[in-house]
Amino acid sequence: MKLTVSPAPTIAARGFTLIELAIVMFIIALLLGGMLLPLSAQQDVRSFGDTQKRLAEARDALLGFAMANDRLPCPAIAGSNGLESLSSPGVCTNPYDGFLPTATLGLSPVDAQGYLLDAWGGESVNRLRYAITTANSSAFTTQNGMKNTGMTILVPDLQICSTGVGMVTPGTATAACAANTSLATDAVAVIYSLGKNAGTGGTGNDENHNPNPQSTVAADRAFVNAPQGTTFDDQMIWLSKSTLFNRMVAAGRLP
Ligand SMILES: [Ca+2]
Ligand SMILES: [Ca+2]
Repeated sequence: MKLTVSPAPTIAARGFTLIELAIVMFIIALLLGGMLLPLSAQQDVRSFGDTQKRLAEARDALLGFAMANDRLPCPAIAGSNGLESLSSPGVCTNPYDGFLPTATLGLSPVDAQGYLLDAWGGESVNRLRYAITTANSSAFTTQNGMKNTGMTILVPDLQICSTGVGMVTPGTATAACAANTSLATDAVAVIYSLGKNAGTGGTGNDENHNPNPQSTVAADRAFVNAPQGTTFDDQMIWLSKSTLFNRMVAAGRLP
């Protein structure tokens, strides 16, 4: 029997260079890091982002409603099945402590009672909340109220503060932010979620100024949008006077 011998490789086998190894290690570290981020944390990131998206969609719907109806809707209340709640034409029963009137706006998806939820859960505490200014004798919620009052006279008065610490006369009609903590002093409407802790939170010095079910402060025109953290997880956006007027003028509904 004749044995055949393979020829020796002509190119010498070489190892990895340090740089190549470093790149591989870096990629592995990235992959591991992604996998090790706890599933619950990934879910939280998703819920936060989805809620932000729903808030933005709600604000768009409010602008559309304003252009079609020459007014903004009143908040819904528990038991109104997602419909706005008025005590007389243009006058809201719960301007500062109601829910987004999802049925009035025709938004979806909604829960069984007709309310749009945030992405943090399916309970009634997860309903998106909505507040509207009552300034200028409820001109913003009265049909043609904005047109009849005039843009230079309209002064929406919802206050958005960066902290609840030192807030002026909380729980009253003149509630306002402490000095140098105003994010907005002339918001027309505020839309917000009570965040992940909706069922159990709302008692901290910042969250208790938003009308949580657990709130120790009566509903008023001042809201807090503090940095996200362990004691504050509400998610909030607001509709500014400038944005509203800009769209209304572009649509030919103002002045
Ligand atoms: Ca909260
Ligand atoms: Ca408040």
